Amino acid sequence: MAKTYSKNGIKQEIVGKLRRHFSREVTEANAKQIYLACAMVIRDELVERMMEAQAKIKENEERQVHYLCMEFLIGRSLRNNAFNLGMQEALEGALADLGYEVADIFEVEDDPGLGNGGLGRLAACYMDSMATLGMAGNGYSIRYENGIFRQKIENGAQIEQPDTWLETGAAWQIPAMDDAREVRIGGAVKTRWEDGRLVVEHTDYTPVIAVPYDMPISGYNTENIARLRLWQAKSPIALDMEAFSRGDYLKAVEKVAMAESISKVLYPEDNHLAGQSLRLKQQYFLVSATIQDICAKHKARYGTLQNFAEKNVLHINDTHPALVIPELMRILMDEEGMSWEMAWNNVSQSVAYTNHTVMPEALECWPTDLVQAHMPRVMMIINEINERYCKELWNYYPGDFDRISKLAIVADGQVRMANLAVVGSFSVNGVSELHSGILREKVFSDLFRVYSTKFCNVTNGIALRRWLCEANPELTELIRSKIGNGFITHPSELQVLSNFGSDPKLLRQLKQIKDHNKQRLAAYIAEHNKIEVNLDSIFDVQVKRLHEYKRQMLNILHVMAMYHQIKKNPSAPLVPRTIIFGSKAAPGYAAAKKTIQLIHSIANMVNHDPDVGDKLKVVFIEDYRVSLAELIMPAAELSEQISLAGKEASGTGNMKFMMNGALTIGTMDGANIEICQAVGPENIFIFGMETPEAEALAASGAYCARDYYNANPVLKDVLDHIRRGFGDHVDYNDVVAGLIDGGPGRTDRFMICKDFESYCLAQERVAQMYQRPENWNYMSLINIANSGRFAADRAVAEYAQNIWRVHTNFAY
Ligand code: 26Q
Repeated sequence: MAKTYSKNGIKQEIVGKLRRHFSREVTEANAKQIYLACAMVIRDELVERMMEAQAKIKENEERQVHYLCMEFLIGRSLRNNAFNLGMQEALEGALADLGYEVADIFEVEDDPGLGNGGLGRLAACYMDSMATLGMAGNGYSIRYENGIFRQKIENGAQIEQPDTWLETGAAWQIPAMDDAREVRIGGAVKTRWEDGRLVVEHTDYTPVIAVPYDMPISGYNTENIARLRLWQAKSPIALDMEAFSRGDYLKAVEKVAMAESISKVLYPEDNHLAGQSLRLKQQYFLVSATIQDICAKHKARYGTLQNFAEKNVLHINDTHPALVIPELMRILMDEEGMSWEMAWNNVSQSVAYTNHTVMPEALECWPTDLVQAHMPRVMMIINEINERYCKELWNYYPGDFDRISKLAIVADGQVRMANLAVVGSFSVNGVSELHSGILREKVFSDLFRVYSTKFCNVTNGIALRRWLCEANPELTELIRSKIGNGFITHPSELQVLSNFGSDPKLLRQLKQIKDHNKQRLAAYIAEHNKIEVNLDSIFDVQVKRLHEYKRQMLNILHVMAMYHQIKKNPSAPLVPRTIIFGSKAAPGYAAAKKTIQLIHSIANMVNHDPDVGDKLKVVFIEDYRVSLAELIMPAAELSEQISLAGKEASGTGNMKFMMNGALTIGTMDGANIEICQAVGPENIFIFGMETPEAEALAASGAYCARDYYNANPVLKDVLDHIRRGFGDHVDYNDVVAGLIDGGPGRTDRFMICKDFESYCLAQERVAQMYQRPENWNYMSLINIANSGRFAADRAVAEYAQNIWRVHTNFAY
């Protein structure tokens, strides 16, 4: 049984850690040392519980879930763990006694930026739920030395800086050197038959050692702990001594550097495929180390791998870890001597695949040459999978060569990872109802005819405790006072809040809490942006990765429209707004970077114009990340979810805003549709084309953005102004040209001009509603009350029940 901690107990432990690890008395220690001491105290408890949890898994012979993902955007750990373990108050008290403000100590921790955005954050939210639901959950990823870059803005442009999160992040990780695995990259493969068995010899490869670092992931109010295993690449040799002896010192270290480069840096591309060979090596590195590890543990427990699928699920988060399919085949056949059929049964019964994007540029295809060069045995196996599968397809589509070559895994010199993932798994799911439908009907329509029973949907969810309880303690307290504690582990109980819709006091309290949270954010903005925002203005927020399909441009065009309206008639009444952006652009994505620049040019003009006063402010929050999201979500009043319909697989920011009482302005895209269903169309601001219309218009090739420019004087003024520029020596002709110059079907890929008018009208409805606070607050309440279904606990319980077939303690 775990200890319960008192304030004094924790204080003593902190003092002890400071002395033993830093040889400092409390009075001499700095904030970082205090933070590290706190982390160590909590980690001790976590590690003990994790060991117990792992022992229990072994003992019970439960089916285990292994969640493979190239990204885990876990966010800070100290507060999260203290909260989950019920130690937050005691820790707060202990720190206060020692003369520290707990919030200041939390701020010392760097955000572990092991991810880009939605996909990585989802993985982190799911780990939290797996732990909370009492599951044997294991996450696997890479211990990137440099996480997502830190963003600085200089003269309105994004500058990337390295992210060295390990200084404070390492405190949560336990190296497990004895579980290190060797991953073999490159080399040559020879095969021969011996006693009726294929013998595979892999020579001249580069060995890379994968060293695991384990992060205990706590669940809420439970002894159970999930484990996130992060692999670090190490060279097996310290130096190439042969080169060293020759006096070729550079060569001597090169080999080492090459091996270790694998876990050096996270690729900062989101929803885009940068076909670089280091990325492919990273993917194989993750997959090979992970599956070797799982197989070794399994074999030690059961003495065989024949029952592998019965005891293990390998969940692949998008196609990035899809090489686990051929890699497990390799182990089962080459190392275990299993037949193809038996190996294939085990593989295809253990792998489950979630797709996270329909953007064609993000669908992974790797040149066969590259796969051949870096993982020659895996390429052989992929070819064999492909041949057998194409034969099978022949039964469904006899004589239809065209279709079969479209469906093939290997074709045109490429390995199509999505096809490999669908063929090699027992379950394929999308991340919202709409997205799963698009997978069935569009992206995988031919595959769906062959494998229809594999396809299903699990709509995404978010960690309610991080995004509501920890990020918004005042709101949590208010909810607790009305409906009790149950919602914290039974999110659907939030529904009970809707009974209070006609309680004016509660609605006022909601508004007060929102105002407090707005003040906190305003203070941050005052300090970091040197902008004084109007606390009576609508906090209108779009925070997410920068991508054309997410249409930050549409938002900024509307800002310009409001600006022009003010300039035309400065004394006309206007509902004041603060437009807040936060967003990183992939470093090589020129259009995205230009959008950041444009936001800054416009902000600069608007924020300094005396005609505007406090009616309108534009704020760009630098280096948007999980810890800032925790500050921003509770303060937001309007959540911008304005992607072109059919492009955003789900979105999860939309859920975080909703749970914190923001109203959504959005298109019928991704999970917005389900949010709309949950709250009712009267409690959300929906605009724009729906997916079928958008798709038909795009497919017709007749879409002409310029027609909308010609027809809508507001849009025309805005674009003309942008073309003229802002007197800051930045030329935006390319931006406007990309929208309207170039003829039908050639510009404005995401049909911003088409949706502009309807967006402006929806924004008008927002402004009207904001002037009726009692209505607005009621809508806000309804959003909170219906956000339970977007909790990760619900999503993970669905995965467990419908896909993984493992038990959880979740009660619907
Ligand atoms: C692939 C190959 C090479 C380099 C990079 C990548 C790569 C990396 C990250 C491709 C895609 C991603 C990230 C995708 C992503 O975050 N998708 C989002 O997933 C969320 C969780 O399901 C959804 O809510 C979002 O709608 C979706 O955009």
